[in-house]
Amino acid sequence: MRILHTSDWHIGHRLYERNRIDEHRQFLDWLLTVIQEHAVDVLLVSGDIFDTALPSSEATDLYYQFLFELYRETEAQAVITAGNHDSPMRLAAPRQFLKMGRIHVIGEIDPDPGACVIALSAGNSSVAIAAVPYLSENEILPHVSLEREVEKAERYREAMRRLYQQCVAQMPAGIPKILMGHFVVYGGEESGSERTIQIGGATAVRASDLPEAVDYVALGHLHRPQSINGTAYPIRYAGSPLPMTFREAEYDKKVYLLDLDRSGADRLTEITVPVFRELCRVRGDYDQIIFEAGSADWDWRGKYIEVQLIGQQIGDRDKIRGAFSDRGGEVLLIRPPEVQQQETDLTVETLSETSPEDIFAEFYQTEHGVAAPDEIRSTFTDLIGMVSSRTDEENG
Ligand SMILES: [Mn+2]
Repeated sequence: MRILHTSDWHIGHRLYERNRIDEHRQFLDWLLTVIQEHAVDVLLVSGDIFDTALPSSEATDLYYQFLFELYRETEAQAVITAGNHDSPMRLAAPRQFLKMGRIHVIGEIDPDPGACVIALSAGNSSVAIAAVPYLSENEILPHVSLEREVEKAERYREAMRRLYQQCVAQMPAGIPKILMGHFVVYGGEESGSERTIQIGGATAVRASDLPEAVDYVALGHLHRPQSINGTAYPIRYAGSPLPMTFREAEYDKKVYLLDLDRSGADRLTEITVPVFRELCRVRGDYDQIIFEAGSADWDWRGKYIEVQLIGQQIGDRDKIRGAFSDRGGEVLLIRPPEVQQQETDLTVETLSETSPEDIFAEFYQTEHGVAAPDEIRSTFTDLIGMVSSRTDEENG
């Protein structure tokens, strides 16, 4: 039995307003050839299929075209779960229809967790998969007023621990077991684009919360491919196939090929995802940047570029953009000198003591390299006001 573990496709993602549908099309074409060449039996997608809950028709088309090709051109089965970016209901709406094409989609968790256990066979081997989608704390925890974040985090861990135990208890004996999930495991390395900084959010577990007798844990959510230590079996994040930020372009993107024999995981192979469009970061003072843009040592064709200015001189932004575009590159972002790569240091503890407005201001600054304009700040404040008055109505 051969399994291909992927996650966080984020179809429909835009990088500084640039449409990336061509990159996603190339990724899915490539993925199909990998599935064919390696004779993959089961494709796993551990959440965040789409970048937004309401994906464009272009993004939706691309996804269903891929599923149709998977059905028509391969023998593979697929298990797809919703991530925090997906609408669980929309994603799972055509599930009965897709099941006819060997494609299993789980959007929400059933009151009976056994419903997300899927047993699949290929040839004479079988596997049991707990297809657990992203679960917000509101989905699995009863509301407790004025609860401290630390307590909520503990209850979330406990609920997830119980959920996976129930799944494993309902799996047929004597076949390999795989758990899917979309959450943070303590010890995993975030890359900043996962949108885990939720106001009042505490959805993370420890490796030791996962059950003992399983063979592989196929996770989504963190965008850097990585393995988590602490258990006898592999726990892996496949990561996003496309870099979601310039920083993420500095390491290879992966998918994992897992061979299972009757006794469990036999071999795990990394496959590096090709780079479909190069993202480059250029750093220097204004004169250096202009020099590099024009230098014959660099080929900027087809590349997206982030410029980090250093030194005193702010220079002419249009000139910077023009210098790169003359050589076929496109500058998406110019970071001014005064905000050099500030890394945010927000933890659950500091978050609960910080106002939503301040968190937003910091997020905006990090994301755009400039302070949020007054208009955007006040819109955010209005939204927070609307949300909290609605929550008060519901609770009252
Ligand atoms: Mn994601």
